[in-house]
Amino acid sequence: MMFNELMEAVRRELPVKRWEHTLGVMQSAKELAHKYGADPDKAELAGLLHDFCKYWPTERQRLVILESELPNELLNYDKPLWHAPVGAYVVSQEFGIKDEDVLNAIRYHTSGRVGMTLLEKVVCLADYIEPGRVYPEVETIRLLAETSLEKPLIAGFDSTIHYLLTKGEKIYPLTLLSRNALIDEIRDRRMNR
Ligand code: DGI
Ligand code: FE
Ligand code: FE
Repeated sequence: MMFNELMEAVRRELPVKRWEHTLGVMQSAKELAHKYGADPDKAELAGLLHDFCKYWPTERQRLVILESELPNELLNYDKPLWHAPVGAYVVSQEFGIKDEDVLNAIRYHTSGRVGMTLLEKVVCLADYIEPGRVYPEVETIRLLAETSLEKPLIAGFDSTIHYLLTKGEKIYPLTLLSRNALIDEIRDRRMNR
C-alpha cells in the first residue's frame, strides 16, 4: 500500500477534527525526529496511525483485546487507554506494518512505558504538542520541547495525571511508571556528567 492510500484509509476512520489532529501529530513527530535523531519517516508513519482505532465502538475494541494477545487487564482501566494497544495490533494486521519500533510508538503513545525508545518519546510528545492542541499547560510543554524530549514528556504526563485527579478517574499504573522512569533518566544522565 502506498503512503497516500494509507492516509486515505486513516482519514476514513476519523472525524474531521481528529484527522486534523493526526496531520498535526505527523508533522510534529517528523520535526521532533529530525531534531532529536529519531527516524523521521517512522515518526511520520506512527503519527499517521497512532489514533487509528480511537473512534471504534467500545465493543469492537474490547473484542480485539479479548481475541488478540493484548493483556486483558487493560479492560480494568478506562476505555480511552484502549485505542493505543488496539490500534497497534489492528494496523499490524490490516496494513502489514511490521516495524516493532513503529508499532510500539503506537502501542505506548497514551501511557508511555519504562524504557521508552527515542521514537516512542517523539510520537508521545508530538501527541501532546501538535499545533491543534489546546490545554492549560501546552505552551509550557512546547517550550520545554525545544531543548529536551524527557522534560516536556514528564510535564505532559503530569498534566494528564493532574487532569485525571480532578476528574476522580483511575490512573493507569504504566502512566506513573513512565513518568518516574523519565525522571530517573534525567537524574542518571546528570550524575554521569
Ligand atoms: O488519543 P488522544 O486524545 O490524541 O490522546 P491520548 O492517546 O493521550 O489519550 C488521551 C486520553 O486518555 C484522555 O482521555 C486521558 C486518557 N488517559 C491517558 N492516560 C490515562 C488516561 N486515562 C486513565 N484513566 N488513566 C491514565 O493513566
Ligand atoms: Fe491517542
Ligand atoms: Fe492523538
